[in-house]
Order: sequence, then structure tokens, then C-alpha cells
Amino acid sequence: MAKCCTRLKKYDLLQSSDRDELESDFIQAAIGRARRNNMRLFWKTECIVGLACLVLFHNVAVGRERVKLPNILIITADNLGYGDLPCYNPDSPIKAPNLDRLASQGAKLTSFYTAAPTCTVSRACLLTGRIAQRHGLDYQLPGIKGNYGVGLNHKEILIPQILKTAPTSYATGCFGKWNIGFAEGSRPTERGFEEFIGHASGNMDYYHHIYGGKHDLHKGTEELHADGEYSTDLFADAAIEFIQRKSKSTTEQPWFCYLPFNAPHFPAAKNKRPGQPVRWQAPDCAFAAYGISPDETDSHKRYCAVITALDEAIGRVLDALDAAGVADNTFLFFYSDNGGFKLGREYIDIGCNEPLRHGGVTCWEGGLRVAAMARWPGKIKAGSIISEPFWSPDLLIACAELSGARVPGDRVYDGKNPLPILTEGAKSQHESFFFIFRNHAALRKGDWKIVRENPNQPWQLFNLAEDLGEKQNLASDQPERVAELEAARAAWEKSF
Ligand SMILES: [Ca+2]
Repeated sequence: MAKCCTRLKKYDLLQSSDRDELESDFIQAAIGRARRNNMRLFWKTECIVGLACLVLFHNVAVGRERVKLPNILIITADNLGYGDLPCYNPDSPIKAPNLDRLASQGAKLTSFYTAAPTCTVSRACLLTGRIAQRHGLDYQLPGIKGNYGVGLNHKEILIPQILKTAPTSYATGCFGKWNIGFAEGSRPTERGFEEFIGHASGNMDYYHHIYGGKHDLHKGTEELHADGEYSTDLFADAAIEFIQRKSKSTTEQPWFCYLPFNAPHFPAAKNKRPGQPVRWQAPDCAFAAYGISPDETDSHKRYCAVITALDEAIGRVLDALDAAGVADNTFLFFYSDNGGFKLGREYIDIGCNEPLRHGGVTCWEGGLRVAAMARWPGKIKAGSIISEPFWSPDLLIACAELSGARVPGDRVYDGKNPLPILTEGAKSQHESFFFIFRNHAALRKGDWKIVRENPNQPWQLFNLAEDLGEKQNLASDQPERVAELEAARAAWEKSF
């Protein structure tokens, strides 16, 4: 009896998936014992098993009431440079005190990779936990036709859909940039999110919400007209309202909030009204933070204000978590969907990826290695810096682990559980990371990386531990190392 009590006590501390396995073992063991005895003993044993199961299920029910599952908040920035934030680059002219605060309260990640260096593909990899060669959306959705088309294959299963299958189903909301297809059946509220306020496209005007001449702001599947509201604030406000409402709920239902901001990205003429200047947009208070006018003409200064506006909005979300009393029970992950663009476009390619090479749409570190932070008070050490490499598909696995949901067994996932890295200082479980976008390709294994900009070019080899800026190509000195990484890359390709 004492052994049974001990087992039940341990059972209450287990993750739900483990509980299921234990439950199965427990019952199977009891049935086995019954078969080894006569019928009289069989019925006696069955009664004991039944009683034990009743206690067991009661215990689980009570346990679930007692320990509320963590809420999950994933915030993404858009094209933010690795060296833009002061907590990554002390020389940055940008003011971002709230992201500094987030870094001081959690872990700053120095080797976190997005699985793809461009918006659409990056978001699809995050939500599916799979790289583009598996989910198929390996290109940027083109124009209105592309953004309002099917986009991501409907057979793909997204994080919110998995969280809906958790032992305690999660409330789910998405507020911001979708960018993976907005045809009927593809929209967020048809893909696992109960609520959505945001845009289909990759880049709309911040105030008029126009993309390519089309109004592009939606609530659920209907258009939402909020002309004049700055999109960064609009998305933050929607997330805050969701967090407040769900945290007040008496149902004790945990929630998942996906907050993909469309900032900083870049201004585009096709999104402007006739006569409207093509320039970085921010609220007056963000310009005031630098002592400059909203009519400032220096694009670098305007860009700083855009990120400060993003930082201020994130700060309000952090405050809302505190005010709702749920900050301690919320797993928060922040990262940029890809690095800042460095394509030489004047007034646009302003973001700083220092000390990394190049930027968005390339497979150099500046495109793939992104600013990222994780906060989970009491679990992730405040003020820590984590240099173990992991990547965005890992977040789906993290969501499953946190919620107790099962990951579907009918497909290959490229994510591995990142929680031991974040909470225990464990080593990365990844042997290598595979990247390909357009003609660019790369593979990282340990501290080594091969990269090329075109299939017709030879691989270049870099030691990232000694040469973070990918300046010294060691391929001719170490052909055997190149061959080793090429073999790892070939193994990836065989798995598709
Ligand atoms: Ca992007």
C-alpha cells in the first residue's frame, strides 16, 4: 500500500504524456497479475485495480486544478538586426529599454537560428516545427495573389492546433502579420487560432493598413477598419486585451498568444496612398525619445524610432502580464523572423547585424542567427546568456512539452525540445542545422559551417567559434572538414 501511495505521488508530478505511459504500465501489470491467478483472485485483483484507477484519476484531476499549465507567448519582430538592440550591441544608437528588461529577466540567446532567412518561410517553419523542404512553402508569397492564396499546405499541423489537443486545451490568439496564406481554409481562425487581428501580407502601411493598394487589416476573417492606428500598437493592444481577458477567466484555461509584429520591416511605395511619403513610420512619442521631429528626414533616425515604438509596445505587453498576475506562469519567447536586410538599398537596408555577415534572404549568419530572448521566471535564470545553438522549429516541441500535448507521429519534425537548454544549461540536441533559400545554402555542425551563395560555387568553410563574422574561408586548408559537413548535408537531403 505504501508503495502504491509513493507511486501515486510520483504520478502526480509527471508530465501528462508520462502519466499516460505509467497509467498504461500500471493497468497492464495488474492484468498480468490477474491472469496468473485463479478466477476468484482475478475478481479480487480487478476490484483493487478499479479502486486504484479511481484514486488515480481523482488525483490527476485535483493535480491539474492545483498546478495550472504555463501560458505561452511567442513574440516575433520582423527583419530586426542582430546588432540593433543595445543588449546585443552596446554601440547601438537605438533605445530599447523594455527589451533590455526582458533580457535581464530571462536569457539572452546568442546562437538562436531562424530556420529560413525570409518572412513567409520563417513563419511557416515556426508554426509547423518543420523546415521548408518538408512543409513545402519554401518561397516568399508573391503579391496579393500569393498572400491571399492557399500558401501553407492545409495538411500541415500548426502549434495552436497541437495546443488544442493538450490534456487541458489552450485558448489561442494571433495578433499581427500572418503571411502564410489567407485563402478560405488558410486563415488563422481556420488554422487553430480562436482569435486573430492582423494582416495577410508581409508588409502593410503602418497607419493605413494598405498592401499593394488593398486594405489588409482583418479581425477573424472579416476586414477591420482602424485607419490611423499604428499597427505595432494595434497588435500589442489586441494581445493585451486577450491576455487580460483570458487571465481573468474562471475556467483556469491556459492560453497561447502568438504576437508577430510587422516591425521594423521596411517602407514600400506600393503600400502608400497617393502623395504619401515613402519613409519609416513611428508614433510621435517614439521620435520624441530621440529629440527629433516626426518630420525628421534622416532614415537612420526614423528607423531607430520604429524600433523604440516596437520596444514600447512590448513593454506594455510585459506590464500587462505583470498586472494580470501571470508573468511567473508564462513562457515567453521573443525573436526576429530573420536578420536585417543588407541588399544595399538606400533608406531601407538600415538594420545592423554586427558582428554578423550580410543579412536577410541569405544563408550567412546575418540572415539566420537572430536576436532572441526567453523568459520563464523561476525556470530560466534571470540575466543569463545562452550560446548553445538551437532554432525556431524547436518552439513547436517546446509548446508540446509545456502543454503536455502529443506531437503527431505521422511526420518528421525538425525541432527538438529546447527546454533543457533554457532551464538546465543542457547541451543542444542538434547534430547539425540545414539551411537553404533560393540559391543560398548552408550547414552548421558544431562550431563549423559551410555556406555558398550559388550551387555552382564551391563551399566556403568557417569556424564560428573563432570567426563569427565569417571572414576567413578555411575550405582550402581543411577539405576533409568540408567533406564531413557536405556528408551531413547530404544526409539531410535524403530525409526529405
Ligand atoms: Ca521578415
